[in-house]
Amino acid sequence: MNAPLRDRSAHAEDIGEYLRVRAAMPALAQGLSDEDLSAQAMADASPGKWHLAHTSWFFEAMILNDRADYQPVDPRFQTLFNSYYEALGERVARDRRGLMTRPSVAEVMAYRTEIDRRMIDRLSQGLTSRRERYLFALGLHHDQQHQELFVMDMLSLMAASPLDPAAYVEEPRRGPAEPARGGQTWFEGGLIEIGADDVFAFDNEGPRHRVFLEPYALDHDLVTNGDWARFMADGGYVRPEFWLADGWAMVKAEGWTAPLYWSQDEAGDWTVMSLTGRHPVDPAAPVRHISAYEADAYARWAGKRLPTEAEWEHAARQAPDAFSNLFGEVWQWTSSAYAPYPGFRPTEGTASEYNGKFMANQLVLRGSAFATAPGHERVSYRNFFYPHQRWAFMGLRLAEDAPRRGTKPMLEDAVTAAFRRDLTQGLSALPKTLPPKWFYDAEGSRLFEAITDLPEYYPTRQEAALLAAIAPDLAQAFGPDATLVEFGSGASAKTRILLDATPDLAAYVPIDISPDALDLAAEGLRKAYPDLTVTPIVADFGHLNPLPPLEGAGRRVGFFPGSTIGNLDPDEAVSFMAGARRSLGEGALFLLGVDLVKDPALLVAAYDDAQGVTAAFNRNVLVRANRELDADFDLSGFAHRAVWNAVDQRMEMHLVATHAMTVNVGDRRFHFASGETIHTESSRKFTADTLRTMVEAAGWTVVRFDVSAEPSVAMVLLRGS
Ligand code: SAH
Ligand code: AVI
Repeated sequence: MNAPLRDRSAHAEDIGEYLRVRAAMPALAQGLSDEDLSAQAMADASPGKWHLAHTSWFFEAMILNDRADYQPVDPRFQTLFNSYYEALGERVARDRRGLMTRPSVAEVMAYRTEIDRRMIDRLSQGLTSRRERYLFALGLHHDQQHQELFVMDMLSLMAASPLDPAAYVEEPRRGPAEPARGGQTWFEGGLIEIGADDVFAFDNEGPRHRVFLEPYALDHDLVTNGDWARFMADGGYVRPEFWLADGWAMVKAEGWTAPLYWSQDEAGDWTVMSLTGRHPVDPAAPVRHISAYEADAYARWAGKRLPTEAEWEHAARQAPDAFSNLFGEVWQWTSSAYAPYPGFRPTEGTASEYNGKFMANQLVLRGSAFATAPGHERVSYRNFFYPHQRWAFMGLRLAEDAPRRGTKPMLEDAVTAAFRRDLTQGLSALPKTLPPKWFYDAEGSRLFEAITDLPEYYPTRQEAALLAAIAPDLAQAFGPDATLVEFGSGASAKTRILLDATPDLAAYVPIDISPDALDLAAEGLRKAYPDLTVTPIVADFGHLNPLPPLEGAGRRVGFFPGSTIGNLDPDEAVSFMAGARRSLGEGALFLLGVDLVKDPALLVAAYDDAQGVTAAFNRNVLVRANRELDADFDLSGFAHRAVWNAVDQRMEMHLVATHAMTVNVGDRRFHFASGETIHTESSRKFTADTLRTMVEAAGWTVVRFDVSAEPSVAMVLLRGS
């Protein structure tokens, strides 16, 4: 029987994903000899050949084997390539994996090929149950975990050779490290939530639960090799006062004097063995290959401490932009024991042994490493190792206890730190810029509302009228019990038109960067719609965490009116729309409102009104910087300018320095030539074509396209394609 067309495309997506993930490990094995792939340097590591086989065995044991008539590719492989699953019978002890000279690498590759053939066959029949889908995702994530282990274990093998062989010409990494930025961000703590969101996660990341945190600060940067060298020079490895008892016992027993893979040459200079051979230690690079004991000793030496995993996750959720290398460089040790979260239940069935049984005597690491497969990481991810282990790509980022708000003024909250970073970076750029999201403090949000009432600013009026005309049709398309998720909701004024037309809506989730606007809007809505669940979220929609579990059995509907999408760069707009599609989930709709290209005279008037409200809105960002960042902008020295950029099809707002001057922002100084501008906002205008291209690039399909009366704006209804 032929599968329906829609199902077949879902199967093709699964097969595509399977092939993409499975191609990575053979690519890592390319160029390595059969001998490289067969040996193991220590009991914790496994041969490359074993990883190539075991990840295939996993699909066989967890997915293929669930049919009663299943015949294994080779029954012997069930023992040879089982890692630690007691329920699946005997296996070869881990420290003896390197003795398996047979099957050969060629036979293992043939085994992979056969498993892939059987998996593709299985995937093309379709994965039906939730459980099958979970195990399929687990198999892919398991493969990705072993891709990293493959590289870790290969380094341990190469480092065991006196020849210092290079496994690779270039380090196999997903992208460049981010530069260090200095400083730390302060978090108030309190009762916060950690744990898996409703994306794929291992069982150990859930359930999501509350944790109480005292105020703390987390360093923006990872500890570097240069920092580590200072610790060593100050007697780091010879002064027991820095060390936990078990750590000090390891220092003595193992003779540790430096991180794993470091050695000192005759001239006294340190070198480090890496995947590309032995090199001088780079002082600017994050330190790698240190145990939790060393990380803890370093922290004590530095007068700080390791973060707990809840502190790390909370910081990463609240202020992802404040930190360098949260992900993609080294896993970061925390002081948290790898223990079950309250209410933890292992995945049922064979995969129950995946994580839960290791929950004793290990510590959690957060983030991800340069060798972690792209797409494998998550903010809730819990990696774990024993505190003495060093061969993984592990490093550290320090935390410290912090006083409560107001008692230590040099520590900034996350939002202020991000504003300071954007402003100092923006004023250092040529031409000078500042992202428009910083307009919206309480006064900025108030000024924007005043703009929407101006005679020249047509977009809000036109969009509201259009929305009122099509709201009944939209309500029908949404269906019952839907959840409306609005981005940049501000006063939620237009939202009321939709709410009035959809009395059977289950919940409304307004998301805005401005807590003041959001509080005011939520209060008004709860009064006007007492039966509606209103769940406001203060967040930057450019860095959206997965949505919390939402009420309502119906579909999720994204709502992004007001042409706020036009304030994003074209690339940002596409990635925002693609991210929204992922976080809204399957079956979602999206209602997007945009302004259209029109006579530049009308546009310029809308952004340079006669009463000067837009000018005040523009200048308010300087007022905010003076207040929040200890800046000294002279407001009378900056003129408001609104111009139509025909090439990029956007209105631009600038603040123009009317004379040469110097401005201080905290302890930073910036020079302005006379006439030099800060580009504070772009407001892109669309045509039917440019709009369609943008949404389609983000995986959406236009379901309906409505245009208002002149001056025209458009509303499009989208569904995932
Ligand atoms: N949707 C309303 C308000 C538009 S004003 C309307 O159509 O009239 C833009 C809104 O987006 C403001 O409330 C502002 O605070 C919010 N905003 C701007 N940048 C944001 C960002 N990066 N993340 C979340 N909200 C943002
Ligand atoms: C929020 N955003 C869509 C408005 C716009 O038109 O770009 C902000 C604004 N800027 C000047 N006037 C209004």
